[in-house]
Amino acid sequence: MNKKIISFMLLFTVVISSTNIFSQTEINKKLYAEKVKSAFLDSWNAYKKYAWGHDALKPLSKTYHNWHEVSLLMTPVDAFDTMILMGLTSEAEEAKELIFNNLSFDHDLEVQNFEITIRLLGGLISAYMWDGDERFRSLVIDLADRLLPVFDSPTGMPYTFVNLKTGKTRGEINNPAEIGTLILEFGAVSKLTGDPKYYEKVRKGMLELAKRSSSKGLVGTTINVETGEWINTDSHISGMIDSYYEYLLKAAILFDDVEMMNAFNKSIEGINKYLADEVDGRLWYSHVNMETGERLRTQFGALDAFFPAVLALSGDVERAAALQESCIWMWNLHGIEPEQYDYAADKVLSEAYYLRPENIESAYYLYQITNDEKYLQMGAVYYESLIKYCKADEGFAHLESVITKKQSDNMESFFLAETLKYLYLIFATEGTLDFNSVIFNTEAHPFKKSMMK
Ligand code: DMJ
Repeated sequence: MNKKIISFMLLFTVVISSTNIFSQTEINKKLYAEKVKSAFLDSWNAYKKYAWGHDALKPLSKTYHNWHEVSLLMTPVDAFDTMILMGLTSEAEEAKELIFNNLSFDHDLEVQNFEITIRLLGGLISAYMWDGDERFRSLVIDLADRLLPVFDSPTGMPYTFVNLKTGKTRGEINNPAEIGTLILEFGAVSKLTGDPKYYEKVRKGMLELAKRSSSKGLVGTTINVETGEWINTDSHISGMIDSYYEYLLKAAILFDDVEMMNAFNKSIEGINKYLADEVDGRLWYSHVNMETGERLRTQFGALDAFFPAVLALSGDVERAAALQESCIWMWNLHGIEPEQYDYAADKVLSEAYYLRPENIESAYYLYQITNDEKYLQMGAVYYESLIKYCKADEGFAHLESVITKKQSDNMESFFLAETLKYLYLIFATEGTLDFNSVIFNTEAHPFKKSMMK
């Protein structure tokens, strides 16, 4: 169908409200799925044109950015399984060729273990699961072995950085997200190799962290992995803690790990008791002191918006749905969500939008679990916002401010790995992926449960 006809039909298919009162008009899922796929292709083509072989595209200056002195192909690895799910066969083939010809971890580079694990190790594991090429498996094992020295701390909780060649570690002040968001990937490596050491090392570090949660079941923001002492005791579900809770639950499900489930249950009770807050009938999750439960800040943001997905996956659909109403409300305040928002003062604290996926991810989980059409309507709202504010000449750009809508010169690899994948999956539910047969890592890489037995 030609592009003009598609846009014309879309216009009559949905009327997007700028508030959270959704139109009752039916969403044409097929058309929206095609639109999202086009947005992905546009971004991938911009990467190809201006950043080929590098880590990421800089969409405004039309050049590239590398995280280290050598490119680790963050965008192609992160984006690969989205191509598979979207049926973009020739793009997947060209990405594969680039990866196998150019990706090597044998470099004297200091990397951040968490980012490399969730984006690269996770991306390669899922690439192997969905594509089956043994060369992906070899890359997975090589990378996992190079990252493994991070766990050699006195407590077993990982250091922040590791040198890929020498194994030298650095960064004894770490945070729960970076300590606790590794078990799906390293657990998968254990399954793929038959060697339990990967899972056991990560699990030990994670349980050492859980052991140090307060009597209220809460963890703080930073901890010393050598002494086990908390450095910053602020507790929240935002960046630096967020995906620790997500991985307790997902590890419990994927690996049938009872201790992970117990740790999750202890935490979720504390989170719902001390962090949950209600203002003007809306549910939010605040920042508190982990020991006393005393409220420190009425702050919520784009990263916190992953939490409805976790609540829904844990079976608490009621709370998940209530929180998702707040998330879409926060999104609609300025037509696109801010990084940080003070919900009690109704004030934007951090104006940027980094093309983040979490709000969209939660709508996807809730749509899968409840089948409620309102999450499709949310999907349409997200899509229209991205096109209206983040579309660059070629590719998509972050926003420096959701108030002025001024763009900034970045397109993170998670835009292709997560944001567009979850958005696509909201609309392309039939025949693409069975939600119940996978567990997504925190970078939206779907790990097949059948391969984790
Ligand atoms: C991603 O790298 C992951 O989703 C991570 O868990 C949090 N931050 C970004 C996306 O916002």
